[in-house]
Amino acid sequence: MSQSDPRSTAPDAAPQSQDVPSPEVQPREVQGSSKQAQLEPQRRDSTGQYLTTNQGLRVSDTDNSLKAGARGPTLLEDFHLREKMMHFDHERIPERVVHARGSGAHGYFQVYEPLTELTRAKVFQDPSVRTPVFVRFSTVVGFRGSADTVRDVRGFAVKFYTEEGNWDLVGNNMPVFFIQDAIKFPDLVHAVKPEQPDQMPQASAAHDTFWDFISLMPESAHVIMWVLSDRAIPRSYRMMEGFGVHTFRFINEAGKARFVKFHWRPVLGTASLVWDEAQKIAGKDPDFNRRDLWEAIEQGNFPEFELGVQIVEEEDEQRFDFDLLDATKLIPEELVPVRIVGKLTLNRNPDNFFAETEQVAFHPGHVVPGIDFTNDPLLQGRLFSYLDTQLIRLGGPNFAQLPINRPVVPVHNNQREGYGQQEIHRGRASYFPNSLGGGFPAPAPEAEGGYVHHMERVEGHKIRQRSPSFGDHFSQATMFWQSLTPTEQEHLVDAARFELGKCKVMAVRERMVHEFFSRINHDLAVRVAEGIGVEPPAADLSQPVQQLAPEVGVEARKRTDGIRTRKIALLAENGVDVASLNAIRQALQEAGATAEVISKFPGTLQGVGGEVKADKGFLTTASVLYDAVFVPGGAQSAAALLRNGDALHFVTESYKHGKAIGAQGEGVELLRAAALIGVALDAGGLQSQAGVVTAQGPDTAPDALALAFIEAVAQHRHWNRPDPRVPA
Ligand code: HDD
Repeated sequence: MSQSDPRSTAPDAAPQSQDVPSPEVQPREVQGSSKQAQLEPQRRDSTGQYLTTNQGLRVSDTDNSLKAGARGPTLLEDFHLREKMMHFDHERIPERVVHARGSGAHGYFQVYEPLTELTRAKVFQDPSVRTPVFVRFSTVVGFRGSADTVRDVRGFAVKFYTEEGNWDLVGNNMPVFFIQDAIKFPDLVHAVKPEQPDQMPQASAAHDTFWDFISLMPESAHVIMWVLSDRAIPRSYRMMEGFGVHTFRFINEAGKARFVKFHWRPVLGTASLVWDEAQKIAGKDPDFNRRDLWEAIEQGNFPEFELGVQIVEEEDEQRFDFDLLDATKLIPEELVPVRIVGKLTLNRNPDNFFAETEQVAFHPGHVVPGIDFTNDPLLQGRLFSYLDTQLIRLGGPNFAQLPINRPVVPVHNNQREGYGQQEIHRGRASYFPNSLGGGFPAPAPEAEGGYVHHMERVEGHKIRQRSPSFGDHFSQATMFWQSLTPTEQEHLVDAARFELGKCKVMAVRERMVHEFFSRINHDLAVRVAEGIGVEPPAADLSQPVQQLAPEVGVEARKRTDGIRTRKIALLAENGVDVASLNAIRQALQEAGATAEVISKFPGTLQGVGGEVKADKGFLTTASVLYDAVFVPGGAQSAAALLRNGDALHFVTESYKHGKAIGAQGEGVELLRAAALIGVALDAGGLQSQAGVVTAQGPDTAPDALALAFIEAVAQHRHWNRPDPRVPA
């Protein structure tokens, strides 16, 4: 079938299994997706090929320019030199004005059951169809080369290549936004980006202009709570939620409209870093989240997210004490439960970052029949911005023809020419109506998939005004605070102290405490004030709320029923007890985790009972890059670790960051030396206290130790450590 034959675009047949990639599937193989088939002819592999110019001429020498004599001047006629330089000189394109730093992956989406009663969108009709997708995760503020683990919102943009054209769900990992009207977006971004005079700080909101702006923008109160929470430092893109943020519309075949909010739920549950760790990772491995996503896919641990929808009937539009069109509000799940409707699986890394991840162009205005907008003024403004921005970024109006952006269905219209035009349009008529082209391409009736906008009735005066229904800025910020666990609240207070502590202008700090936090919660305002040298507020300006939403915390959505894809460090030196090391490694791997042996230097260790390969040396890695640490037995190994400050630091820092720590036999000595204050490290059998699991005596079965350690790792972090005075 040819590309222009609509039948060739039918998505792929039923999957083998929804949950587990079938073992015979190689990580780089994608099961016949129509998008992959479309991309295939664009892929270039130069293996075994001769070097050529862009004209296809074979090049005999690419190391020496053409000169008049070996020491003479270079000649203008060296076309190979000029072409090579010309291309290199123009390799860079402008980065995205926001969300510049990102990572992408291919995959597919499958609906669990037909959603016919809700929407006519074909992507939601047939559970046997895999709709190809490309997803890009991102931070917002930092430049293209900035660190992954900064405190920031994360972008979660999904392009569905559906059989009705592309649908883009361009969301974030937080369900609410900073502003209510798109006209404030340039102000917000100017305030948060590095400051004008000195371009500092990089990829951080912790500076005067941002908090000056926020302190004067009460509508940002709710999202600021999210940004200061652990939601802003996800452990992995695979362990964060995503949200469409706006209220959209679903329209079914009968034309009935309903409001809908979109949610992505990671199958692994949510998990976050701690702030000290996030900052250290930014130096140790600035590509931490990118690497994690890449490696997971390469290893066949395909990231999965379930799609959920919250549906509100049109007649219930006014049912809430907030406005559904206000993007600074979420619908608490107690009021409208999330219905899980399908799953996204990411199963292929891009072949070329620039061609795919950099050139992909998302746009909330890319919709398909069955999905429509609402009058949310933030969404309405976005509908202009995303097309406009691609003109400068991708250099002209033909960016939809780039391979990654092309729909899997044919494109026919009368748009012509422009920079980088790839199509060779045939025929004389490039206008409509026409008779010379037989009247084609012809508008499609609705029954043939022609998009018809929902016929919402609208009336009003032209007016620059915010609806009074958008006026309550603090209730949901208070709800957020009241819904967190005490540990999460503590993290939030610390984050506020950090961010505002970096502000030099005292008036900004004071305004944040007295005008902002004190309207959210008095205790919060007092605690923040204490940490930033501001007089605590006397008056309590906050209004407690009844409605809670426990789902807002990271802890509420974490999964503790396994340790799949977690990364565990095993510290060992020569003389390690190989049986002890292998037993724990095998148990961890069987539970789906990755275990790496870390030593002073990488290479072969001579253990008791055999040899062991050390995967990494302390120089090239650090505790912050692992989810947990284990020290196997072996007297000589333990003694060597004890003499190594890096090893001591490793376990101490893991303790400080709440991670599970395990040790066996002589390995416990390292924990003892690291002075894990308050944890009793008695000699004897199996002990597990506050995520520290030890077995010193000979009588502990390896299985029992491994089980107890895995159970501790599964909890993610242990906030109940008796005394946090551990230096690290
Ligand atoms: Fe935006 C990029 C998400 C409000 C203007 N936005 C961008 C990306 C994401 C979001 C995930 C990166 C897409 C990618 O990976 O290429 N933006 C959001 C969300 C918002 C939001 C969830 C609020 C609900 N954005 C927003 C507003 C405006 C923009 C109000 C302007 C009026 N956003 C842009 C942009 C970007 C962008 C300037 C930069 C690069 C791009 O679009 O393609 O047009």
